[in-house]
Amino acid sequence: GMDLAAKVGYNANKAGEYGDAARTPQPGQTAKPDADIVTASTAVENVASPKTGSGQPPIGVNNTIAPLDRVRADSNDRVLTTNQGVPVASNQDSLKQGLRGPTLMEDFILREKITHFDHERIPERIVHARGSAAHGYFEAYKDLSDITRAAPFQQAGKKTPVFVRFSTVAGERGSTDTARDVRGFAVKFYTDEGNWDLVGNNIPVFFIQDAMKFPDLVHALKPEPHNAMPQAASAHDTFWDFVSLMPESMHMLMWAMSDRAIPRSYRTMQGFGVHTFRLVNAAGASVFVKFHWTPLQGTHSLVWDEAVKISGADPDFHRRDLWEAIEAGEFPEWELGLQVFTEEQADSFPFDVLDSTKLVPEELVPVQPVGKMVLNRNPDNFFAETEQVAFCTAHIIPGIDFTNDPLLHGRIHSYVDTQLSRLGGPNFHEIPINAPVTQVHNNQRDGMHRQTINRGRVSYEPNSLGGGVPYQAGTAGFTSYPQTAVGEDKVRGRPELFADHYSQARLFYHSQTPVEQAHIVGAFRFELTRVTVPAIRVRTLAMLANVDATLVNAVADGLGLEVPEPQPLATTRPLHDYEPSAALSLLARPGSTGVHTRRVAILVGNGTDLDGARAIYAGLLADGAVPRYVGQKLGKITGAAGDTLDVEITLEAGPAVIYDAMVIPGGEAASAALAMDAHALEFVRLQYRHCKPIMVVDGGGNLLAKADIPANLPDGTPDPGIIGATPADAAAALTAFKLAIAGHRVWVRETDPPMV
Ligand code: HDD
Repeated sequence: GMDLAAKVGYNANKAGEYGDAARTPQPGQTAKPDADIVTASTAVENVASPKTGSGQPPIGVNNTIAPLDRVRADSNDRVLTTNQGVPVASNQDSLKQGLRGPTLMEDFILREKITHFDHERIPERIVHARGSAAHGYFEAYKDLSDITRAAPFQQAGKKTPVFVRFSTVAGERGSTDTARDVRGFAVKFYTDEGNWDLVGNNIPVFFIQDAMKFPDLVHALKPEPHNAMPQAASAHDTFWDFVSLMPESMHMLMWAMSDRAIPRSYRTMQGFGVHTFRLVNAAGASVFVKFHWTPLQGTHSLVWDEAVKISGADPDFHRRDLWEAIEAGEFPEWELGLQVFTEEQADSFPFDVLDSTKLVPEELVPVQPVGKMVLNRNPDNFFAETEQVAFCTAHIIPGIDFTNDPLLHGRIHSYVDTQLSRLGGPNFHEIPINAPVTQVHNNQRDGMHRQTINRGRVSYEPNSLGGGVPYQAGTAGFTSYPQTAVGEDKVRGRPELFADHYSQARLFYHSQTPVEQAHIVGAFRFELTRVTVPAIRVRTLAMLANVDATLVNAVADGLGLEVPEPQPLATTRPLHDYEPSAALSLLARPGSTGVHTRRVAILVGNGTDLDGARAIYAGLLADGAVPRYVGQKLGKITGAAGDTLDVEITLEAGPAVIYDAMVIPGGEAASAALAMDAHALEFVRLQYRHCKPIMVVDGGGNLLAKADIPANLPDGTPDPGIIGATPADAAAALTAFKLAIAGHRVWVRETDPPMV
């Protein structure tokens, strides 16, 4: 019976504070009935959970949902407890001996809360620390049992749940999404025969050929060890020092300096398994395979100036894009394609298929689509799922096998090993996001954080006391492909064909459109300008001199350097001349989803023709685009006809770079006012500079002119990306505008340096 407030007059009006209302149930706050909370006992496989983070996929589509329900927590209509389940009376103050006295050691509630907090962070991934993930499923187009017994491919229409994590490589966990970097593309298939992880990238080749060099590569790439700079960037001395001494990196560098390294979205990237793998059928026959993921959204990248500015405007640009698309029901899709070839074919290739710095040109082996992947559900909890997911190249299933790629062999060790320190022990497979949907039975026991309660006294094999279980699966189980290896010496070395470091770098460069080639030049120029040691610049130019004369001349010119002698070749064989391959150009894959999810800014102000603006807004929305009314400040604006409209976001909070296109609706007065605002002028100029389509009604007042936007291209022809309209023909112009948006960018406008 002690009334503290009365006793000491302390915080007498505490109950009047806002926060108190949130601490106890308020009138009208009704809890969900218990029936909604799926517990282990009510969880049925294939029933969609009411507790999913986002739009629920159709029943039966993703059966990782039900198994995870046993660990989902829902605090709806529950009181606060300690980790021991003890109800907690107050979550506001620590226990003290008197209001102004010392906090007591016995305050187990405070100590438990702080202790748990102190250990909230786990070591971040040494590479690929920054990432975003989603759930979904893979659906096979056809029965591939003739070439593989892998569970996902045994039947047309078969669906296998997946969890996919996209990532950058170099940056730390909180780093910006739009860094120039390779992107990770890791897919965990929860198959009927255990988990299969396809841990790939958005680039089909790698920097190095042998896992022995991976720690060196990563040490060179990561922030420099003395001053921890730069964050999430390869544009520094140690990276270019290393790669310019490792010419095997030349091919991957071409890709990494291309627009592949600054994707518009995770949804618009290709993915690749990189290594040559094996497929093995039920009879034990094997073929080689390369895995390709092709986005149905098309491939689409940023331009560098834009990527840099997005890093400031929205460092979560890719994470937000993926999350919002899935929340909106715009489920991203990728087609899985296979390049299948025999060992005999491989022997005839002018490169070694065990070399991860080489790709198999599609002209040599076409990519056949075998299924599609749909991402349809956001994680419930970032840490529990996206952070704790553990991908391992060692996770393969019957029907898939490794080849002798020496990079792959090192990976088979590394991924399991890294989880031991990252996730704290050998039981990381029990963390719900990592647990297979199939049952696990073996005699492995104990270890840190063990969840499973194994019954009985037998944990060895053979045994009679346990009836001999679990039995070996025999031929039904995983059987390694009996690759022949006889009479070989133990050596540290590489096959001769690995030493051709330039033929495919050349192939890549020659397969790009002029626009893409110009971006590659710009990227090398930028990165090498950031390098401070001149000799490293020169050494890199000496590598480029082996790729293409135009390329090295342009890069050298940008650096104010003479082109040096080409770096000596590591091979005595002549380089191979490949035919250019259109499939290697990003612009070759516009995609099939039109303007869906494309963000369009409609600049509005007092005096805008609001009927016209609303019609454009509605027309964009109807086709799945994401229009936004962008104005000088939040609140209502008054249109030309005296009606009003709510501004959705400001020029300041939603700057140009986060939109794919823009509209200047009719309304002389609005445009005149915007033309006095440097934010608006900058907005228009950046949209123009980044080659985005611009729709202008009634000439846009003097806004375009004040922003120095030329109506014509340098050659005098009209800019096809500036779509003029009058209020009368706005509908037809909107159709043309949408076509331009679906075509991504208006590259004919681009000059180096930019003119606006
Ligand atoms: Fe790796 C993470 C992809 C070579 C060692 N790697 C990691 C991830 C991806 C890749 C996508 C993040 C997975 C996730 O989202 O959790 N790595 C690749 C590709 C490679 C490659 C496509 C070349 C073909 N990696 C590679 C080598 C080694 C590693 C040669 C070591 C010998 N990679 C790791 C790692 C990481 C990792 C240290 C860090 C965190 C993790 O594994 O779980 O083990």
